[in-house]
Amino acid sequence: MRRASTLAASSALSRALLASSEQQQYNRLFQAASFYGGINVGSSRRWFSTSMRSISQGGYSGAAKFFLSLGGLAAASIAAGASSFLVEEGAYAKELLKPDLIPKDVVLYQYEACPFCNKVKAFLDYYDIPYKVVEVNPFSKKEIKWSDYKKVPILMVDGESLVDSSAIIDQMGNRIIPVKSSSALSNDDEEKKWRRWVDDHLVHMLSPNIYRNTSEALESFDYIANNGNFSLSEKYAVKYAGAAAMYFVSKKLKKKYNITDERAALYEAAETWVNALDGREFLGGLKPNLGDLAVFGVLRPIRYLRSGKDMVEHTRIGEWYSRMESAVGESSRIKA
Ligand SMILES: N[C@@H](CCC(=O)N[C@@H](CS)C(=O)NCC(=O)O)C(=O)O
Repeated sequence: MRRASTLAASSALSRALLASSEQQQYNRLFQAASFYGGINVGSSRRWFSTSMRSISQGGYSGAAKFFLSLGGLAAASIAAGASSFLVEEGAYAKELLKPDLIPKDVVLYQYEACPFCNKVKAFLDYYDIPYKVVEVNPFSKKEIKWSDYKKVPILMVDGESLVDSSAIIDQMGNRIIPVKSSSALSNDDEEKKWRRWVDDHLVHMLSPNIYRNTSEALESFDYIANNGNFSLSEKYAVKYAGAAAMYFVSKKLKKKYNITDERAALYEAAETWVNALDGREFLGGLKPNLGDLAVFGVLRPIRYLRSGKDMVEHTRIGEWYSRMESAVGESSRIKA
């Protein structure tokens, strides 16, 4: 009985979503569903539109059945895990910046769960650069209407807009760390190599893992829906349609990036990173460098999801991760 009413409610929701300007609605929903991880898969968008259309027409086969059955599942919350970690501040001294190098007004346009945005936040937090956050609505993107660049993160620094996480960090780094120590200079190539590895490899491990089954997809979208900038109705659409869509999209991503076992691939990436540390506390030696901050930043949104917990349980990455939590310390985010 409860299942029947859940199915009806899900069906009504999907019909409502599809009622006006269908194609635009599919595209927006897909965008919202796929924003996590910067996914850009044209055929997945078509797949999503088709699935949503089949749901709206009552053709409950394949993906549609799956989508409708989601209503019966309980979404796991990560809140308890996330709020229970304690940051041991001060164990690792931070590099102090000269006050005149710290920008006066920094605003980050972001999606809370976006790994690229979290990479930028790890940098800002580590260097204690105060920043305001504007959470962008992935449907309307009205908060970044003023910008030609339609992705996040966008960092506004004293009136200048910077885009693309790695480019933002490069430009901010050049501005606030003008003279590098000789040891930092000698590790430059290694730092660059691992920062590239984060963008080219590590980020692609995330979506297949956090959406790998229904409960993990719901857990992830519960987090996204509760932390993003959504209206109440969008929240529901994002949580259930998003979780359903991303479950399937993540299967496509596995193919695209030649991943057969997503957990094994995540563990392998974590082990690869620990091997890169080669016994050092951080890639940067006694202090984190931009490589450490990049890996930490993209892993931060998944750390207390099922996949992040599994990763820490099954690999050697946990100790480094805890050192990073301690080194990065509290967020330097300020109220907008
Ligand atoms: N290379 C970019 C990728 C940024 C990116 O793909 N961001 C995603 C969010 S995680 C995005 O804005 N996607 C477009 C959208 O949501 O429409 C970076 O490192 O900043």
